[in-house]
Amino acid sequence: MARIRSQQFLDKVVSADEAAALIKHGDRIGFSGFTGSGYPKAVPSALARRVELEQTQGRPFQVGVYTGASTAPECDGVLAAVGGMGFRMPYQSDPDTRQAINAGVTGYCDIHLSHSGPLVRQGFLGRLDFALVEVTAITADGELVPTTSIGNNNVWLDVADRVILEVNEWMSEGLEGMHDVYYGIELPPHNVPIPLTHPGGRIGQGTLRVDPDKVVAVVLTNAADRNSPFKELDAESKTIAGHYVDFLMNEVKQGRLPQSLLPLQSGVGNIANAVLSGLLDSELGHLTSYTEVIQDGMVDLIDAGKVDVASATAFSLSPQVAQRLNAEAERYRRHIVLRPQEISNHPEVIRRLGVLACNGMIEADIYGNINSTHIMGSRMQNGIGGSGDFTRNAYISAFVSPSTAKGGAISCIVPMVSHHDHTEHDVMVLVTEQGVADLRGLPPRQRAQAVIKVAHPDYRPLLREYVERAAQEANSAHTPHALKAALSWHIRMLETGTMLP
Ligand code: 0RQ
Repeated sequence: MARIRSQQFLDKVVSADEAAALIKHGDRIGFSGFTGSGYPKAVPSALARRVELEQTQGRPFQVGVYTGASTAPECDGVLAAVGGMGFRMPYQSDPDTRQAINAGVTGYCDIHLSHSGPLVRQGFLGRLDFALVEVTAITADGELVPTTSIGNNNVWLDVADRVILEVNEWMSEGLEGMHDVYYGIELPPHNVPIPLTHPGGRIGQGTLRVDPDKVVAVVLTNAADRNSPFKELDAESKTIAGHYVDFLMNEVKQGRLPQSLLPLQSGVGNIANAVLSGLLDSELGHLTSYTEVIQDGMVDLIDAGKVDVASATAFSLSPQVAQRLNAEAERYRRHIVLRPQEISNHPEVIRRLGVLACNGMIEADIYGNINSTHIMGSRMQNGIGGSGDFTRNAYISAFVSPSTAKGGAISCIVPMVSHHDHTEHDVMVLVTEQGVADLRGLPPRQRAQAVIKVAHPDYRPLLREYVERAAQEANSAHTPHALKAALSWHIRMLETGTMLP
């Protein structure tokens, strides 16, 4: 109870079940949570029990779930498992949620993370019935100390009709002072420039605001974030990371980047984490980061004195590194700023700072179009997340991936992507274990030649064959495609289990 320093909020403490009982079928709820951190730990499970009970009594019960990004099994997972999620946005990576989305049980609106809060603020998605937000503490004057993520919490708290708070005692009180919550965003035509000119800049306040009259329940918890461990870095990830770091070093050598680079953005997943580890072994220093997720690799770079300051909206750490952060939050606070995602992912700021974006992909095509989201053109994997926010506005936009998947049965470089997330106009660099394709300034036919060089050797002759056929069938065309063959690799995969003939 010591975390709740205001009597007004102490009076509202209830159990998770009592809080969940306030929610009705059809309600739209803005959850806290971003890449497995700072999501509510108790009320979602209580809500899932309620959903099951209502459903066994023959009454439908589904809610709309709005978050920052992915959450965890105890949040997304429990609700999806009982079919309790009618609507979901903007990003997820949970197996049960993925299944519910692909089965059509959950309507999924896969939008850019930077658009998600503003769309709700603008009223395009209707009213928000509840904000369900985890916090570290409630101050004596009723402000909220954020946790290991901020995400869209500021928006949900501002916009929602009613607010349920979870105060999680597992969160280190040392987090207080790490956050920078900017309250200067207005709707057009009243918007003004965001006055952020450095990744470590502070332009807001340390706490989240909430109207105490809207708070209908406060629940106490003590539970760790999801914090799933990263895979051991394999040789392939290290090779990909090495190629990307070499590319950056060459940019420095050519005088196109300063010695301390420009702010780094790195996407989710193991390869992105490997890239950060690759930087650890490089001679680069005084680096900065303007990204959305701080992974283990970034914390290691801070510890090694390689990164001066990192800005993000959330952590996504392994259990060991989460413990380190929790134990030494006061020290990390000097090097880390957590912001709302409408600032961490804001196109204006990303463009101004000149961010170096590096994200994973499902597949790329010969012209450099990218599919980040759909398996074989149809099955949702996770979502576009922040990859579009950063790719479209980066100083240099890169995608990193092994050249094949599923033991070589799938080529991640294909004639035509089966779903488009990032177009050739936004994609500057492609990196696989085979090398780097620098596509900047290249017209389509030359892009194809550069991209084929980073495809797996097993697939290169097939790609060359395709390019020749496309040139014959569409010989007076700017971007030649042989339309009948363009998706034949995917069709072959679905029919035979491999893209190889
Ligand atoms: O399948 O799960 O069955 O093993 O796709 O692939 O290799 O584990 O890659 O974890 O780095 O994720 C694009 C999904 C890559 C991620 C994506 C199969 C593969 C595996 C996952 P299994 P890996 P990663 C900021 C940036 C969008 C959001 C984003 C992502 C599974 O990077 O979600 O960038 N990006 N946000 O076997 C069929 C292919 C395949 C394939 C891989 N070509 N065809 N299956 N797989 N390539 C952060 C946020 O936004 C929060």
